[in-house]
Amino acid sequence: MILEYVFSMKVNNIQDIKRPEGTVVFVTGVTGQDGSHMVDYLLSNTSASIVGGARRLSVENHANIKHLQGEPRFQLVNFDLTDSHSIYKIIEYAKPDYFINFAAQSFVASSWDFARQTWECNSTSILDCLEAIKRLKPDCRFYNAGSSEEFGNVSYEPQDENHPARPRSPYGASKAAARTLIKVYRESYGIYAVQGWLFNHEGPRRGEEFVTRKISKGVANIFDSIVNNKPVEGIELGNLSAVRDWSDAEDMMDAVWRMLNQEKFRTDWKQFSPVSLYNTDVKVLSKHIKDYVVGSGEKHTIREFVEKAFDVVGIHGAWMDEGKYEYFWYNDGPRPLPSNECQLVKVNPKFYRPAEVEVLRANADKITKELGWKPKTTFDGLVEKMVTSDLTSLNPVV
Ligand code: F7E
Repeated sequence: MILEYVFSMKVNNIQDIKRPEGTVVFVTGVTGQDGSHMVDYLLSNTSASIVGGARRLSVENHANIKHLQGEPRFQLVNFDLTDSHSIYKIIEYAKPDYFINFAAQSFVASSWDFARQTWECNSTSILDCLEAIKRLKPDCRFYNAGSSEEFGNVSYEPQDENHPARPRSPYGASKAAARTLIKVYRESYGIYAVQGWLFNHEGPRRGEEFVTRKISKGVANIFDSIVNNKPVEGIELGNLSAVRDWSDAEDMMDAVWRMLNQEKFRTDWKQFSPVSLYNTDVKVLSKHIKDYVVGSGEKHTIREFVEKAFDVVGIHGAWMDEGKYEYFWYNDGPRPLPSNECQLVKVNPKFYRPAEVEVLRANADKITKELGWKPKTTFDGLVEKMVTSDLTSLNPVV
């Protein structure tokens, strides 16, 4: 009871929001990985007030924002991106200067099962946001989370801003549509609307169904079982050969903020003067703002992620067999294991997708050169951070 009281945050209805003084940023999907990191970034790097939107659930899901309890610059509000009234009302009541959208149906694998819902949430809702901004607050800057999934069946590597949209999933198609809408509204109405093609980005706040978190949590559980003499339960995965460009989600938030404030960061901005943050002619501005690819530029297979994650806890193994029979066999670690517990990872074909994006690797040269963005965390650092965090959750320091 006491814990529930401590962790339960006050949630406002939209009509109860009082617009704070100064700059206001509205962030959707605020209980998710990206939304919660965006709030942390804004609190540390700006003086803005933040209104965070999250869908009302009968069982609260506030784990990623519990540290914001009592934060005077943060208000939590019930908000549903698929309800256009919510979008109009939040703009009317909070009058945000920035609208950062991280709410989405973001799990690619589910997009085949819930194709229409994916489309409505990821594409139709973006149209609603753009229309609401156009009508009610045309100087509100809008960011939508775009995705490298849009590149899909890639035609070259690494992928840059000129890569064509070749999506392989309803999710990828929905993000391609949203990105096109953003460009259309920017060019038609002079709205400062941008999106980033964000490649995969991960961390301890990642949902447990995504492959990196599934692995980090599984490895932490296996290590805990080995050292505490409990039976070891292996991890079941799908396509181990898929190649991804993984970054730290925290690094990505800096890229988003730079994209939303290009006149402050663009090294070539002077040629567009007199446009400035305080003298904003949105029609002029929108001609010059750009969408960017964001990623580390490194590629790794799912196998490599698995190996590195076990490495973090001092467990070593070897890959055996191939395809749907492939498995990762325990060689050494904290204690010898009985052979029926040695398959630490095995393939389960049920996790294969109807169509796969085989290789993604970002060419983020443009955002580095023009906006000065660079990732701080390495691949090894990211895996270590995730496994360590999952281990700490199993054995919290009291
Ligand atoms: O899969 C393979 C799977 O679900 C990565 C989202 O943030 O990034 C994310 O989408 C790869 C795929 O992420 C399992 O087949 C193997 O090739 O972690 P994921 P994603 O689909 O790349 C993009 C940029 C977004 O925009 C999305 O919103 O891992 N894989 N075995 C598996 N994937 C999962 N989930 N589970 C497995 O057991």
